[in-house]
Amino acid sequence: MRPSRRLGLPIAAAVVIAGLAPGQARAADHGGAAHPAAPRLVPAPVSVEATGDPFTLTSATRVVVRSGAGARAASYLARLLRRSTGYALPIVQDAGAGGGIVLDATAPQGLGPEGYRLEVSGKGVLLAADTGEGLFRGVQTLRQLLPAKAESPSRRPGPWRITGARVTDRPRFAYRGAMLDVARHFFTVRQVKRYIDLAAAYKVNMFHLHLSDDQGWRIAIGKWPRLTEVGGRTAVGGDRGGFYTRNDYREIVKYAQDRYVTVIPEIDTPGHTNAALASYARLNCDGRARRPYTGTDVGFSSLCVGKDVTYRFLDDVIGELARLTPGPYIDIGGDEAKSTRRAGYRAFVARVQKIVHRHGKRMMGWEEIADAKPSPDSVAEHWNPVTGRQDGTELARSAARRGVKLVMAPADHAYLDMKYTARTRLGTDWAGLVDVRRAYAWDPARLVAGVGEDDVLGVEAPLWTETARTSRDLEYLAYPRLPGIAEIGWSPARGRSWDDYRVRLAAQGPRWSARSVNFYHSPQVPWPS
Ligand code: IFG
Repeated sequence: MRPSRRLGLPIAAAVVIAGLAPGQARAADHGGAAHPAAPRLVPAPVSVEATGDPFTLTSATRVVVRSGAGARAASYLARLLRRSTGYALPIVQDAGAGGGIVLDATAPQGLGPEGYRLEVSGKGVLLAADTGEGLFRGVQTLRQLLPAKAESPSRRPGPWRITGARVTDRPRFAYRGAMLDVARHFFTVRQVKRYIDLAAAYKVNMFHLHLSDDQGWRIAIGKWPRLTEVGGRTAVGGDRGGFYTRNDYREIVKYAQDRYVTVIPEIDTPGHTNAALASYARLNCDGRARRPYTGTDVGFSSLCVGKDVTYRFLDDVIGELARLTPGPYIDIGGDEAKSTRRAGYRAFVARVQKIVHRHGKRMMGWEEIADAKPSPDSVAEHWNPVTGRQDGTELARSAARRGVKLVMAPADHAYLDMKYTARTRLGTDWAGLVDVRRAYAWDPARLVAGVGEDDVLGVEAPLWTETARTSRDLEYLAYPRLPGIAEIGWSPARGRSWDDYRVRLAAQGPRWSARSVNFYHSPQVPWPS
């Protein structure tokens, strides 16, 4: 990676280090002077310079928080490093203190809510941002300047050298999401937390939880207990079901908040609703409860959009979720409503949008909602592959025309349940094979004609779980592809290249191994031996 990236930010010129320590490998020379190789970071920052002046943690190192805003980032960093270094790493709130690792949110950086500046030198570490969120994003970069063993959940021997560097950074897009389908197969709170924590290391800031579908309803709703008693009982293939109580859901939200990740709950409607239709006969137009479904077909179910009880039901469901969800969005799904007539679908989305607004939230949905005149404060998620299928590109374009912002999640690049190769045991291939390079080689502002940078809110990596049953399955499908999509959402578009990225991605391998992440050792990536 080039030692310094510029994106028109006022940064110091690349620092030239003369007289490297004997034996230290010389990176490619530029004009006679040597640069230590720039640290290999994912996602790539706006600018990074190696200074060749590392900072070594010792048992005396403190984490200094210059303002209350830094508390969450400091405790996240301290907890991570205490485990692997065995050092106490006390956190001190001290406006004037210096030395050690300083997190400072008192001096305006002008880098927006998630931007930060990071300076590592022999004197110590200074991480500055305008907000606690910016400090947390900077901590994710700082951790990658430490050796992979810093990620270990158990104590490892030192030394603990933080690579000397100067970083200035801010995200390209505001929305960098990971979606997890807990309806096809159920995943416990503990499993969901791990999935969030791994993603937060790559500056993912949105967690879209797909809570209901034909095969399962996964969130308890007080007034509608059969949704989980009946609808939560099973899963694809007849596997064990499960569901979250309100407290479980609160625990997931809190865990995400501690990582500045916003939870977006999805109740998929009016299609993908067999679990609800099996739970309550009156939600069906014919008044007959459906049987639980454990297959993997889509498009066969629909709420009865002509009945008032449907909207009382959704008012209770959306109301309960809105009260439990601090984030601005409720996702109402809207995809593949093949068993709902078009006029009925449009009227349904209009009524449900009003319910979402009444509970103080903004509506999010799959791009099909664009057909139902969503309000401009809604968000539509583009997913249909751009294989010339007019509806996919047309829906995204019509959303953009209405001023509805788009989250780009093209199935043929960003769906993590697509097989890597024909030999991949897990996953499916209805949108084609998506290897690590294909997951990285796309740009959300150039993918769909008529959808440009200003129409795009960000990107998302959905993981559907028809074929994934365990955390190891989730990790195999998500790593190494999810960090590439996180980079597409965070890093500058200019200069982004597969040849540069694959080398930086390779450096993540030992970090995942230190955390026992079951990642796919793709032959496309030069993993260190
Ligand atoms: N499409 C369906 C998902 C899931 C997926 C699997 C969307 C929006 C295929 N809808 O993607 O429920 O089955 O790849």
